[in-house]
Amino acid sequence: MKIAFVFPPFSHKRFEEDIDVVSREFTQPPPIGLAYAAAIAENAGHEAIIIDANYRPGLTKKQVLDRIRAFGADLLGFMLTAYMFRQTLDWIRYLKEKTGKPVVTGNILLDIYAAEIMTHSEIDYGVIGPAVRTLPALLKAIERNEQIGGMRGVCYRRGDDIIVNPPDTLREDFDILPFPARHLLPNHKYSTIISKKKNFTIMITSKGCTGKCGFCYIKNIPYSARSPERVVDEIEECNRKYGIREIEFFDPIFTLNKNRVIHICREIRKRNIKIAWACRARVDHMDEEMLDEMRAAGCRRIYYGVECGNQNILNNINKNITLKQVKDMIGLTKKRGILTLGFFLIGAPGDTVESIEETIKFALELDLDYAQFHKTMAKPAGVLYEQVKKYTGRDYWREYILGTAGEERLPSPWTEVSEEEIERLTVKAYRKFYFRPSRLFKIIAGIQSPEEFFRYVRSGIGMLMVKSDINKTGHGAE
Ligand code: B12
Repeated sequence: MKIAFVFPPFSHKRFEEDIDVVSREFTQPPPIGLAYAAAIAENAGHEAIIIDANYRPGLTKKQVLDRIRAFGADLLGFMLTAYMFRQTLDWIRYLKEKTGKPVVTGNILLDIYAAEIMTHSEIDYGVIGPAVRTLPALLKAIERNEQIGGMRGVCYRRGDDIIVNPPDTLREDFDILPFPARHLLPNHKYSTIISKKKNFTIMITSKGCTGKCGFCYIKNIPYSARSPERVVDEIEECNRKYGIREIEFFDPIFTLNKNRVIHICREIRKRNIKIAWACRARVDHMDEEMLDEMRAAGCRRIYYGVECGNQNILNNINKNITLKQVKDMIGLTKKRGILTLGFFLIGAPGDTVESIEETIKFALELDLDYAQFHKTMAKPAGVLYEQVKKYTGRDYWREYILGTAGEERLPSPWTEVSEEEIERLTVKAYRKFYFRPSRLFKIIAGIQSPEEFFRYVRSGIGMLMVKSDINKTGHGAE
């Protein structure tokens, strides 16, 4: 069968944790989840394409339709996230209507709201949970026009009934997953605002986290990781086959297991792979030996979860680190010439206007190269969302997916700081951090290409003109 996986453009939404300029400019990333699904389909003997309509300047619906037709697709595939659900659904509607082809969907949202998703008649199938066995089984059944029945991990419609089968029991270890089908992606297109080299890609080598941070749902996902050899096999494939010279690891915390990190670094060097890379880390899992190994293997940026500049709030959110550890580790990282980025939460559980001001002050004091300030927001599932449900007495995401609620700025009942103040302080944090002469000078001095220069110019202008999410309008109820 021929499957066209489509990645529609995604744009800023009121319920996002990023301010609009950041979600607009931060990344032009590859749809790696779709590339996994495509690789699984190809391994099962099907032919696949990925149509990435998101990277700038983006493709129109009509252009995507023409590509689907030229390919002769029998089936269309889409990934679903809560934030982009309605935008993706618009695309699914159009493409389904014009092609009449069945639509299969997948990704984390199916694990949470399969029944609600399936109320939209333009979606024919959903893959819940691990796709490595479920997707081939589903594709086989569709191809042979067989009954789906109780097939694990599949939701579908039978007449007027919505059938939601339980997910596959397989623990989807990374080593049983194929590498993402990067041969189907325009690898020369991708970047992030701070990436330096082309070709660029993102990679994910582990799931879950052993941390216990109160604001994060990832702690509920058991930690599993690809073996170091296979990680370096994927890096090598990227480098030698697709000309990729820079990789950003999207693992929640790449550095959780010291031995694994050191093993990966030594293997990169042993195979003489010249690659620059960046990853996410916790300050308390790092040490000087790791930093030396990482630097020698091409690590150029580390993104630390700092979260707050007030020790009480840090304790309150169970981050289990101290402000001193943050300062020390950023110092040690910089000493090795590795650039640092700090992630900060604005409006974290227990935050007050004063503690947010302390966070901003702390971010300025730290000798960070970059900072990202997130409004603390509730995504479906997780502790924070439970609080929102209790506070509002409704399941907003369920309504959004059903189409009975429009795009809303969700409340943050875990802090006394108002939504308006959170918006204002987040923008203030960005402006204070980036519009310092010393920071601007360093950014300009580090620019390596005209493209990078224009990304910064756009972001700078965007940050000056940023609009609050409070009064914006977005997708309304249907
Ligand atoms: C890499 C990544 C991205 C990449 C690639 C996206 C992609 N999936 O192609 C980029 C940067 C583009 C991205 C963008 C966004 N992301 Co993202 N992303 C991730 C991340 C870090 C890893 C996903 C991944 O590749 N995992 C590895 C693979 C192997 O596992 P998997 O994703 O579960 O996929 C398996 C199955 O789900 C299935 N599958 C996945 N997709 C599909 C599609 C089909 C058709 C089928 C059949 C099966 C299938 O196959 C895989 C193998 O079993 C996750 C967090 C996490 N650690 O999981 C967030 C995450 C999925 N993203 C999230 C969000 C919110 C976004 C954005 C809205 C961010 C933004 N503000 O712009 C956008 C939305 C994009 C969109 N169009 O909807 C949320 C989703 C929350 C939710 N409940 O919906 C997550 C959970 C992070 C978080 N905690 O906030 N993301």
